[in-house]
Amino acid sequence: MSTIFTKIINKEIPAAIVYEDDQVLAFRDIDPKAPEHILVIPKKEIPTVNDIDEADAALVGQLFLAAKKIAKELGFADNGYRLVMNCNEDGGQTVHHIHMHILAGRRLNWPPG
Ligand code: DGP
Repeated sequence: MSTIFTKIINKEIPAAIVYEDDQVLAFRDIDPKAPEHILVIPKKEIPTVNDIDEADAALVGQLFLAAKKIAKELGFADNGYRLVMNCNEDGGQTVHHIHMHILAGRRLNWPPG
């Protein structure tokens, strides 16, 4: 089932897009948890990490490569950042279209609460 992220991909609703290629889109989170909070998503609809299959391996790799480029372009690669993917209820996933959170711009606590 499609989510709000499909509407963002299709430019039916606005988002602050920071990166786009043919397979991947990245935009600023609407409810930032850090000074820099960006979501990197595949344009393909995959509901959860549990739904990633072997054929998606390269696509999932593209999410990491996009995150690396964004970190460099936005200037926080050297200071550091965190990549997070939440899965289902206990993981805190609220939008069922896989997305990698990039959090940066402050010292992040570990472990997360
Ligand atoms: P998660 O809890 O891991 O499923 O994260 C979903 C994130 O998506 C959450 O941090 C808020 C963000 N989000 C939800 N709806 C929108 C939206 O319409 N626009 C943007 N930019 N972000 C959204």
